[in-house]
Amino acid sequence: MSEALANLLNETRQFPPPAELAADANVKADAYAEAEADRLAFWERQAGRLTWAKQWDQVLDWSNPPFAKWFVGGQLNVAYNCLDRHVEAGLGDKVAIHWEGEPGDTRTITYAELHRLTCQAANALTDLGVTAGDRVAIYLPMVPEAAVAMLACARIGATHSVVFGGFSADALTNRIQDATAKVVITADGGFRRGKPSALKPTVDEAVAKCPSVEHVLVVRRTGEDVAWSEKDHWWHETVETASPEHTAQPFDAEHPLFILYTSGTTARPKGILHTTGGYLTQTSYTTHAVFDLKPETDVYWCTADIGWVTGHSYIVYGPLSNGATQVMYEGTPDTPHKGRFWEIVDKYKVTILYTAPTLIRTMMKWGEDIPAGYDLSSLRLLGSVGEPINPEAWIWYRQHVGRGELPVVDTWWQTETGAIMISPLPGVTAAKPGSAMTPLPGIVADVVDDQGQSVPNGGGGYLVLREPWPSMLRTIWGDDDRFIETYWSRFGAGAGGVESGREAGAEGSRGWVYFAGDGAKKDDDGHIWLLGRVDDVMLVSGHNISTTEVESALVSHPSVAEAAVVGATDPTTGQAIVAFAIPRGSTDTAGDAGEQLIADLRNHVAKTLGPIAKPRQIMLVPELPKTRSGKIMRRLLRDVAEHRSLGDVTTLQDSSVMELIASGMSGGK
Ligand code: 6R9
Repeated sequence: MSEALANLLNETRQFPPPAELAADANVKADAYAEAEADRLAFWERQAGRLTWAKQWDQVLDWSNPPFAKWFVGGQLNVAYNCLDRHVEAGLGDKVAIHWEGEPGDTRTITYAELHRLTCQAANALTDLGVTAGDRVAIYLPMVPEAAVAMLACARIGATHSVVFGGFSADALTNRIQDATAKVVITADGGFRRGKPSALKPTVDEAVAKCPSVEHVLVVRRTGEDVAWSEKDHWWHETVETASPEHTAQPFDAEHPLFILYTSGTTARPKGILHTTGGYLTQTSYTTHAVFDLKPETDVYWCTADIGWVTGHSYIVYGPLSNGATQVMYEGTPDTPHKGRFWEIVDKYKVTILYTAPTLIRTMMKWGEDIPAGYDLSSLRLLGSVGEPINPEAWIWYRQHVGRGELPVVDTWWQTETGAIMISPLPGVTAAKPGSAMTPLPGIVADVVDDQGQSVPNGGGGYLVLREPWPSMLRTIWGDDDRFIETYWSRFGAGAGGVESGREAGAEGSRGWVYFAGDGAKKDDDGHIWLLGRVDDVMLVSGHNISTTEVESALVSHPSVAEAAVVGATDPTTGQAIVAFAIPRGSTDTAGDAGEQLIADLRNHVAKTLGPIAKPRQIMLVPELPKTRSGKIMRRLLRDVAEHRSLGDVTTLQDSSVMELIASGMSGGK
């Protein structure tokens, strides 16, 4: 890793915050010093932004690492903090959700209505026998009921497990079984790509194999016929007829709030467990700090699906705990046309937009004429999450969506971290395109070498977190050993095994280091650049080369919108670089023009990064395999590059993509 190429570090553009935003920012530069002076007191102040039924006795109990307890002895109700307290403050008529269905139907839901629906759902779940600590699986499209279902679970202390609406019956079955869920909340279907897409048949198939499930609640969305069994209840006959009176009961700060299975780009999915007080503290604070959210005036839109952690933290818990007005959209960005996102920004006068690099690169592919056709002048802040954002995509986003003026916050975090960890602060940081910049106040991150030693500025290695943080995962559901093994055994006190860690823990339990699984670099100013998953790093003739850097070099060519790079076994170099590139909209790729472009791209990479990084082979492809949260599944591309049959494709967004790519490969260069 330390030998990784220095390309990204040559990126010297830097964009200070707009003066007006800086002057009026929710969080200013002093937050860093404050947090550094006393980290726990800092988080204690952020916890104070919430309403607690009982004050905590201790901010952090780290006496049994890596099992943390935050705000020990404190009690609160998450739904109360997201709903009741706003209604009690007289904000009941304020819009919580502007919902836009894919076919163009809309719903406007105020805080008072969201509160009423949540109370009804809480009563209905209680009537179905759900009590605090029970698990409820949620398998819904992007409809307001998804947020209501999550909040209703939180309200009664049930632990939700949201499963992506696109996952197969097998994936759903495994997740229901792992959590032994008692109830499943689903819908007849949702609208995707202009037509109804059924969900209920998948649930029926899964529930048949899951004896733990006693009831299934079904939201009617598409109106299509569904099979019915005695376990099934219509949402509109159960929830919407229930009493709207419900008093939220406080739960312990460490009460389990939800389980979320990681996207599973590689191994067996892990049920990441999050708890109540610390999680809400950090999601709420980061929404306030990183998006500079002003609940009175902003219209916020996070384009994520609720089945991804981004939907949990930055559609439901972060924005609602801050009393935000937000947009929620059901469908795909190109239905019925490629300007749909910009039409929505224009229609609702969205001020803060939070989306993923994959989306930005897709928009690059479609061309800047599309956003140019809409009035985007309401926007004041742009965010990115999910993958490293290539400098060219960052610049394109700022230029063509942000009028060349708006701050872009590139936010690094994970399902496991629960909330944003490394990101610019929009009123403080002079951001560099492609860098997540600095750990947020109260977060201690570092880049270390193989031995776990901090690398100097200019060096590369592994991203680690050195101190516990409030929204950290508490364990992997039902598997404490795997939790320790996966995240805490590579560096620090846990590296010698759990027992030696426990002994080291005797003198103050310091030295436990969380390994995030990502490669990273510190530039000469100490700013952090993410380089992708370490599992994806390529070893070419003894040199470590990060996929992110070669991909960024390809995307910096004017004809390339998006690229994915993998290391394929090679008899001479150990691994050789195989690249898959999506040309920009207007590029001619037929016949000789395509051959010429491939030759140009190989030379372009060699010139940008050095000859060692020249791809052995470049494929021009129409699409790339991605998870539903937009992450490129390089594992599948490696299978193609090495002419293997495809591995597990259950988390793939669109399986036809792989056929397209594989058929091109057999005939391609
Ligand atoms: C929130 C989320 C986590 C992994 C993470 C990293 C990648 C996310 C990123 C980023 C570079 C960013 N990742 N944000 N890489 N820059 N701003 O995505 O959670 O689905 O669990 O994925 O995503 O590799 O380790 P999750």
